[in-house]
Amino acid sequence: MRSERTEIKTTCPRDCYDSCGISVMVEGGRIRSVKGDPDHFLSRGSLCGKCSIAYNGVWLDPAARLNAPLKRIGGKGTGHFAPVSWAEAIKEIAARLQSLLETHPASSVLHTHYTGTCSVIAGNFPLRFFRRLGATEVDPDTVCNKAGHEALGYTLGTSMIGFDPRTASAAASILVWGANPYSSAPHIHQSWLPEAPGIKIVIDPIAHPTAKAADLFLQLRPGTDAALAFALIHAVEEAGLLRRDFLDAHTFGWSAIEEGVRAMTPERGEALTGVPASLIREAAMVYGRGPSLMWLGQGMQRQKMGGNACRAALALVAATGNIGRAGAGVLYLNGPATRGVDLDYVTKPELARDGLPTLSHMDLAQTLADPGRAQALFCWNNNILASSPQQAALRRALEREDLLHVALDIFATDTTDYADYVLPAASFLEFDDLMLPYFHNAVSVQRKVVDPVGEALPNQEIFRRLAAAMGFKEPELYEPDDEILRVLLEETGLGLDFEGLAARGTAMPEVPLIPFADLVFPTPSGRIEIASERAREAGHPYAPLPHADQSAESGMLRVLSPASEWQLNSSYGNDGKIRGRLGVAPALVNPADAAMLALADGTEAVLENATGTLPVVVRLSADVPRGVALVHKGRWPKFEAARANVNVLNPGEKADMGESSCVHAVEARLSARARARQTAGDRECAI
Ligand SMILES: Nc1nc2c(c(=O)[nH]1)N[C@H]1C(S)=C(S)[C@@H](COP(=O)(O)OP(=O)(O)OC[C@H]3O[C@@H](n4cnc5c(=O)[nH]c(N)nc54)[C@H](O)[C@@H]3O)O[C@H]1N2
Ligand SMILES: Nc1nc2c(c(=O)[nH]1)N[C@H]1C(S)=C(S)[C@@H](COP(=O)(O)OP(=O)(O)OC[C@H]3O[C@@H](n4cnc5c(=O)[nH]c(N)nc54)[C@H](O)[C@@H]3O)O[C@H]1N2
Ligand code: SF4
Ligand SMILES: [Mo]
Repeated sequence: MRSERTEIKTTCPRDCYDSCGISVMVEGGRIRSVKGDPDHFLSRGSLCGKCSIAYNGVWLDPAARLNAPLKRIGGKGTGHFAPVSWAEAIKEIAARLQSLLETHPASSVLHTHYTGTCSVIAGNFPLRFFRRLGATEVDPDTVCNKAGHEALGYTLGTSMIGFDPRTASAAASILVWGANPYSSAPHIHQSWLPEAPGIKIVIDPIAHPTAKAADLFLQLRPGTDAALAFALIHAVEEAGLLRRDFLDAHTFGWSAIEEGVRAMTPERGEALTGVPASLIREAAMVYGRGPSLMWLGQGMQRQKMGGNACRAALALVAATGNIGRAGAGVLYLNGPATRGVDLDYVTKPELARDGLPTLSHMDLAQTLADPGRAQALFCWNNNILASSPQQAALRRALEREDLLHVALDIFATDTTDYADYVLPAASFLEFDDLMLPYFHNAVSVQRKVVDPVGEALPNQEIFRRLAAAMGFKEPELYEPDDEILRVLLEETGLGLDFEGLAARGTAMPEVPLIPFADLVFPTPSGRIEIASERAREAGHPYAPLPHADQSAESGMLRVLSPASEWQLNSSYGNDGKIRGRLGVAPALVNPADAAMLALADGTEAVLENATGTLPVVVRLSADVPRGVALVHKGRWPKFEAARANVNVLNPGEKADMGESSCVHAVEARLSARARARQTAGDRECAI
């Protein structure tokens, strides 16, 4: 007898702009295939390459998954564990927590979390436990996009309300600034951008495929965005496109940058940024005429003056009045509130009794090394030994025998190898949840397709059990998933219950949103604040500066480490096929730089700075500008010969705002490895 085949709609919960609809084929209680949902407006039947491989590869391989709670029996980092029951693991962890709380403040319990899964409950409910406990949250955004959040907050009053992508049909131009949709938003690259009728402009140091497909590509030197923004505004004014009426009525502080704009001729802009003055003028005309959309990616704010760069880019929006109507606007992220959802309902900040202590990822390694500040660490949804800065120092800190370390993951990562207790998490295919994408204003279903592998449990259930073992009484700590889903769906106002949404996969309000249509902004003045008293009070310049980073110190290359096409942060780094695609860690450099350094394609080399050393294979690419080495993020250190990835070079310096990462400002020297085998050749490498 043939067992019945069923097709179930669900959603990819990775931290990806696309949030693809998925169609899972199930037969006899087993998953046969995980594919794109043909009915989904963006995935249209196909997932990206990495998810097609990994969701049908390592994610379906029970042998690769963590499937029982584990307790450490070997030295930290050796990965030697013995299985224990859930009851035992939870009881022992609670007992150790309670005993350390007798002598230490609750804030000495740290927890890190981020993009492992972005579904609403699994990604947020555990915060209820940590808030009740009084633990220190390692602020996830500090390793990703906090500088941008702060800059948009000062200028627009929020970073979480962007244009509705459906309004692209009304845009005369779309400016993609510091994003690489080809890798980080593949379906947006494939369909949303090409199908939009407007002129495409890309501003990026790397000639990635989205840049190459654009009508205008401004290839600037890294960290020079603010100077470019000022030059663009200068050219807008020169072309008679400056919207004085808009500036007078809806903005605050134009006069604070007026002089800087006047001084930043496109010629001066060219000298500082490397972008030809003629191209600056052309882009200014196109963007200035509008209506224009500006997509602010996360790349530009991962520079030392990244917050300043975002404020300067927003001054261009203000100077051209490109906001508040169909086809005009800015998008950094669309937060849950654009779907009517109040995330505080899920995370319950009010459970905290003594404030909400936080820490920057930039300070994580030092803090963990200090028993006075860190007694315990919980890592969930986060592979810090691959993703956070100061990798070598972090590894040493995790060796601390006296640090209670609990890690939740679905795989045995570099980070879980150091834990005292490893708790197996259920994957997105194994429990119901919701996704609220951060590009499109959709509400999408996450559906339980099969039972969890082994004894794995969803994050939220693990923290319910821990709360009970700690003797916590607050009912919010035990609220069941179906009740949370009911409340969240009600908040969306879509009129769908969970089954209704499950049948569709994804739903959106019919009418696209036009944010700030009344041209009132949630800033203190109600206007776009080009200059900001709040920024000044926080120790920042009153208004954005026409800043441009100097080129890297002589002999050093600027190491950019953005998203890889084959990984999602560190996820999929353990899939055999993906590892095949990734090959031996490459550093892509411009052929002229390689020639100067006497390095050929295929040379085994090292990138080196005061923080660390990373073995790489040199690959030549004309898509990478001079002075830059492109080394993608996310490889698993434990599969690398030197047990390190690009974050071994990252000193964890803070950007100008938000105690945030400036990972694209790392510099390192590239040289041939001693006794290197040179497999010379002039092959060009694609991005
Ligand atoms: N050099 C460099 N470093 C970077 C960046 C960069 O640009 N350059 N980018 C930074 C950015 S933007 C980010 S957001 C961070 C992201 O850093 P991470 O949060 O570490 O990213 P991921 O690899 O997506 O996910 C972490 C872990 O979550 C696990 N996971 C998946 N599903 C679940 C689940 O349901 N439950 C649990 N408990 N775990 C699960 C995965 O197996 C993975 O090990 O990295 C940062 N690091
Ligand atoms: N395939 C894949 N997709 C992903 C991820 C992944 O790891 N893999 N990560 C996800 C996550 S967590 C995030 S936060 C997003 C991030 O996705 P994006 O917003 O695309 O950000 P990045 O990947 O950091 O880099 C984007 C671009 O910024 C450019 N850049 C670097 N420095 C500068 C600069 O000084 N100025 C300008 N203008 N550009 C600069 C880089 O060259 C790169 O092309 O992607 C998500 N999507
Ligand atoms: S990672 Fe992004 S592109 Fe790939 S399937 Fe998931 S949502 Fe789609
Ligand atoms: Mo991120």
